[in-house]
Amino acid sequence: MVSIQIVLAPSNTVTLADFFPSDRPLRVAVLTGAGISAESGVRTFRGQDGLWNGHRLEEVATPEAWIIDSEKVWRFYQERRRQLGEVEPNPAHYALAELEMRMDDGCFTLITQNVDDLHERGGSENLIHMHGELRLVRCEACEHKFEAMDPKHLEDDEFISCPECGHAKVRPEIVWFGEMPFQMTELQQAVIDCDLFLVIGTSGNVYPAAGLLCQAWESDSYCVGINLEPPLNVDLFHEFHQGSAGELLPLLVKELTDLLP
Ligand code: BV8
Repeated sequence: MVSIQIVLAPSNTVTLADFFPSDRPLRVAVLTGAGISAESGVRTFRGQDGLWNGHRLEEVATPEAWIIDSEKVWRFYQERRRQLGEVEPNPAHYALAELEMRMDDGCFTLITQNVDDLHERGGSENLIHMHGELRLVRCEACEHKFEAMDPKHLEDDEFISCPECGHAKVRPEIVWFGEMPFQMTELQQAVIDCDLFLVIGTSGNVYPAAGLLCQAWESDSYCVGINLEPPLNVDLFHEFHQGSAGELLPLLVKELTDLLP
């Protein structure tokens, strides 16, 4: 049994098993943040060596920053794109792929705030990148979207022109602050419909992502969190496990799959 610390629950007697439906398959939704990729060597945003430490949000992750200093913004994403080639999925990514395989079709949705491709490389399939994908760029003139991971794209920090319309400077396919996250309707429905909502490796700082836990809780989902430290919205979990995702998530997935029919 994972060292479960019941933080706060409608009644501290509830357990995961109480939320398993008797008349239909279990529905699970998962939200991940930078913490799930930390053990793969991808820097988080707010840790001591966090990505934001070297930068101000406003200078690299807003539409205004792209207008004011697009070279600085482009360099920030090019550096992270190059890093994708140096990192691998960790046991936490593989555990979520294992859980997805055990679930009935249509009963598992993985929502990630992360823009890396480690969930895909770990085997996850039904995945929503609500804040975009580092591998992709988008033309602001014709909306053409394509991968920018060839050596010719990464060998320097020159802007990339659109191969479709010739527009001089494509942008990262990233949701910046002040922009609407992707697939909000779909991901919110998955959170409202789920019986179990897992939240892994996020500080709960950024909305609307951080608000999904409240939506799950209000929809009577059983909410379980794993994080190195209590996130800002820790009080909304029925169970909160403090520790590393790479160690605790495989244990939690094993406990959960043992309960599956
Ligand atoms: C929106 C892509 C409205 C970029 C990201 C003023 C104007 C406009 C909006 C706002 C505003 N003021 C506030 C807002 C809302 C704003 C917001 O929430 N701001 C915050 C800073 C207060 N949100 C937005 O702007 C969003 N859009 O509101 O649009 C709108 C409405 C209608 C029409 C149009 C628009 C958009 C937000 C998305 C921003 N883009 N990412 C990029 O990646 O470069 S956010 C980015 O930061 C991530 O995607 C992620 O969401 C967030 C980082 O959070 P975490 O993933 O939690 O990472 P963090 O480092 O914080 O924490 C990691 C955790 O892991 C830690 O707790 C650590 O303890 C733990 N950990 C570490 N190691 C491990 C571990 N845990 C387990 N195991 C380990 N090994």
